[in-house]
Amino acid sequence: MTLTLYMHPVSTVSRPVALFVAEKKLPITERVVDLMKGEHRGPEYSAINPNMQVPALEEGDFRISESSAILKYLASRFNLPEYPADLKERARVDMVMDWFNTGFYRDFGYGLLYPQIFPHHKRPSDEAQNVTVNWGKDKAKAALAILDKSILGTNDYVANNRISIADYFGIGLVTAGEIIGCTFAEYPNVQRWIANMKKLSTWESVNQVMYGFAGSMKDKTFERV
Ligand SMILES: N[C@@H](CCC(=O)N[C@@H](CS)C(=O)NCC(=O)O)C(=O)O
Repeated sequence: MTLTLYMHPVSTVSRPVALFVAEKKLPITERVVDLMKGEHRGPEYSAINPNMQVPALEEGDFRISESSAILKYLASRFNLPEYPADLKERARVDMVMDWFNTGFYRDFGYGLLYPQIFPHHKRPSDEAQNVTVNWGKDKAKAALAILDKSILGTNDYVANNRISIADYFGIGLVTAGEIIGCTFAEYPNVQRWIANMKKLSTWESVNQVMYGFAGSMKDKTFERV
């Protein structure tokens, strides 16, 4: 059965799935959905994912969205150790993925990052924009301190001290900050983890388009961490 990943190479939550697929050499066809042209809102794609967002995965008449669920499905489908079978180890992976998805991403992505780079996320007044971005920045800093000191500490990976889909997921979210020039200088363990994850052999090829987009923003001024 053919597996198709609908994605966009700049999308924060498509990149973790694309990286996992590339790194594990999974037999999956990638299909870019042109977000810039609004293809995700067209009838063909909205039939695949009614949320009109990427990524989505299709295998015959089985279709799922949500990057976190897709990573879990793929790791289970191909029986990969990045989603451990041991219940407690798996629970730690789930915990960190939920933490990234429902906590960190909300403040860092939707608070700090997106209102500054995407016109449709920009708030309608300067005051609302400043409040949103500064709130996001404060909360993101608190989350990064937790990632740095508690989740990572001296460990190399975010769960079970072994690479897992939680690392793939989290690294996509955290490195989206590079678009606005985040260096994470106050978070040495986060910096070490990022550098480590960037050693994955497919990192450059998977993230090339995102870094091109980041390059197009490099002369702008942003609130960053
Ligand atoms: N919770 C979803 C979020 C998906 C999402 O926000 N995708 C963005 C790209 S990063 C998208 O497709 N945006 C298009 C739009 O909202 O118009 C997931 O993790 O898959």
